[in-house]
Amino acid sequence: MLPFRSLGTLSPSAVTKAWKCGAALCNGKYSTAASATFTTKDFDLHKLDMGPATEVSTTREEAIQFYREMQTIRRMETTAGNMYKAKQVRGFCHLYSGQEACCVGMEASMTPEDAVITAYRAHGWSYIRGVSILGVLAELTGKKSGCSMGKGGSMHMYGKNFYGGNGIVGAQVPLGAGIAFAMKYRKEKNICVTLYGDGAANQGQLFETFNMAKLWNLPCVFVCENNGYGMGTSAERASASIDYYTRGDYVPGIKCDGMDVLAVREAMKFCKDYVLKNGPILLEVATYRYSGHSMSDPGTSYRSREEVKEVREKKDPITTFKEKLLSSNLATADELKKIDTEVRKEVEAAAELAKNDTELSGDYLYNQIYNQPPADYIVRGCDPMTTSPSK
Ligand SMILES: Cc1ncc(C[n+]2csc(CCOP(=O)(O)OP(=O)(O)O)c2C)c(N)n1
Ligand SMILES: [Mg+2]
Repeated sequence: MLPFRSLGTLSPSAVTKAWKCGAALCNGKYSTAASATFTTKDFDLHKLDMGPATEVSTTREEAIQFYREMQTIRRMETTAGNMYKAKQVRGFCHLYSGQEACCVGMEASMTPEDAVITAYRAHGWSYIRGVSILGVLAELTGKKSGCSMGKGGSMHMYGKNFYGGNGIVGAQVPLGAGIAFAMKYRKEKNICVTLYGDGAANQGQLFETFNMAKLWNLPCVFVCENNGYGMGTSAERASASIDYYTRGDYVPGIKCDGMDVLAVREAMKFCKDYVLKNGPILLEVATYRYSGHSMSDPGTSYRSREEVKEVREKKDPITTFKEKLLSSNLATADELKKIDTEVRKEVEAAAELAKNDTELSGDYLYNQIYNQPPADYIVRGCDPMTTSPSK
């Protein structure tokens, strides 16, 4: 198995095609609808006369794909957490459970040529950008099949047009504007989705970046994944204004329900169109993380168990979407159960491989430091006595 998966069964153009041929998708075996329309919560707008549509449609095929992707990420994260507790994963491990609708919804309105850069909560994004489940789990176990060959771990996963996985809070934001700058310079009609958390939202470098991005009208969507907490500090305790979508001042902004995959898809569709014509926009996705900040944080000292329970019960992105699929007849309970079983087996198989895979040989750890090192380049180890030629 390769660390990269084929990009799902549906490319965005296939989704468009599927949408157009509507009824043909309806599998006669199940009494399901070919498409359905839902109403999202209102979007909050900053410096915009018009926002994304609140009437959102989806096809059966697209909806099932979203369900499968969100379930895969949830299962993968639960497995990663268990592997950490069993000491099969060492180092850092930041789980994305609860936030699945964010990456799945945004990716649906992007093409593989658009770029993404995020912070360290990167497993879900790695997967949705094309890294296989094994590519993620073997990276966590430090094995060869990991997407960074086990050299990166939880915070340093990369893929095609996916610039990681960055551990320094906020540092990826100027880099994202740089990627957008390159796209504009090369006259490519693509965008860079630059993500950060509520905990990074008050940093000076963000405001410097907003200034340059607006000055040069870069095709950058700045996304604040607001999960309510930066480590153990709530957004309210850390921020004089928690209206993150307004914090770009002269950069327009939108706030959307980050627990609703269709609302996120619609918001990103609007943002992509907007930035290609007008320059940067800020999108705040209101979401929640179920786990603690990382595996060393039980996540219960700064918020109550009741709070987490209430979000799980009332707002869970997968459960609420499942209810939509069933009530609109887009899928049957049996079909979704079958997907759950398939996903469980797929993740279990990848976890087994990730545990038993080989590690990189010691001398290989000295490679890939520079892109094209000189032939006689000697790499120093942890102490000045240990060296190895770079291959
Ligand atoms: C520059 C810097 N300062 C502090 C830290 C320690 N740190 C790691 S994560 C974090 C909180 C970030 O919270 P947020 O941006 O909301 O992301 P979330 O964990 O909620 O996804 C902090 C302070 C760091 N990694 N880098
Ligand atoms: Mg946060």
